[in-house]
Amino acid sequence: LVLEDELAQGLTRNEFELFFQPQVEATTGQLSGAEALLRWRHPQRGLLSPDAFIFVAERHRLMLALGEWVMREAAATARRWREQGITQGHGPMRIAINLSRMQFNLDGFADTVKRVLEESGAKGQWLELELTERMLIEDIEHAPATLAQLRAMGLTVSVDDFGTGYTSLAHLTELPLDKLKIDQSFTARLPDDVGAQAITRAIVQMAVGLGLTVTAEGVRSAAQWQLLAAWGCQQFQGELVGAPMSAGDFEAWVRAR
Ligand code: G
Ligand code: G
Ligand code: MN
Ligand code: NA
Repeated sequence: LVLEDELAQGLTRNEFELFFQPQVEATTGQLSGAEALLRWRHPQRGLLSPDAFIFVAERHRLMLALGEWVMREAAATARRWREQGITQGHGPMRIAINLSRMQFNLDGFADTVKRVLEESGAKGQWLELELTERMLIEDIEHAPATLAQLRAMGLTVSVDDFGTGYTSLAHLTELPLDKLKIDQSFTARLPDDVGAQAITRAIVQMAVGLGLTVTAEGVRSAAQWQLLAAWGCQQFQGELVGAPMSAGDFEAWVRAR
């Protein structure tokens, strides 16, 4: 079987799963959400990371079905956690999902989100959407209206891997966004690398100036945390906080805190 057929079969056989990585507030250490990271429990090859199959899914438009599955699963999980009392600082857990280019750039994406929310009995406030700079730029004519629709439904909109793409600063001020996620390649070079310091610090200052929340990804050491917090970074995600975990492990992790 070629990979595209295996993917389609994997979807019908329910072999996909979401892992969750916690995010916390810099000042209080309180949980501020979780990022959903897709995994494939392949019957022969074991647990696969998206890097091993997303590109094939994108090529064959399977990504639309897979992406919708991710959204449904995240919505259902947020709803279940709310019922089980698995919460974040100020209420229900917000789950961030990664979108693929194909999903966001398709006409009617906001309608799809609306339908998934209705069918799942979930609120927009329980979901966050992570987009890359590239996705925003490729669809810059429609992106502002689509983002506005999504935010009107209560969803949080984030730019993932920020600093690695080509968003012009002018675009940043025109797009209705909530959050920037500093790419882990910058965090990884902290605290010592002077270039990474300059870039990261500038991103945090700009984001704060624009009224956006900044999340640093890939935080692995206390030294990285302290430096980023001193610059005004509000949220942290990374191995220092917690690795990506299965839903069951994430629930146990939250309860043990
Ligand atoms: O945990 P990590 O190996 O999960 O993720 C690898 C890459 O796959 C990252 O760039 C991440 O953003 C992406 N990714 C993780 N989950 C999803 C998903 O559900 N959909 C899409 N499109 N990308 C994802
Ligand atoms: O592209 P995106 O930012 O969505 O990718 C998230 C990826 O980063 C996932 O593969 C996740 O497993 C990985 N990740 C999360 N925290 C850390 C970390 O502290 N260090 C490293 N190296 N990777 C991390
Ligand atoms: Mn992400
Ligand atoms: Na990222």
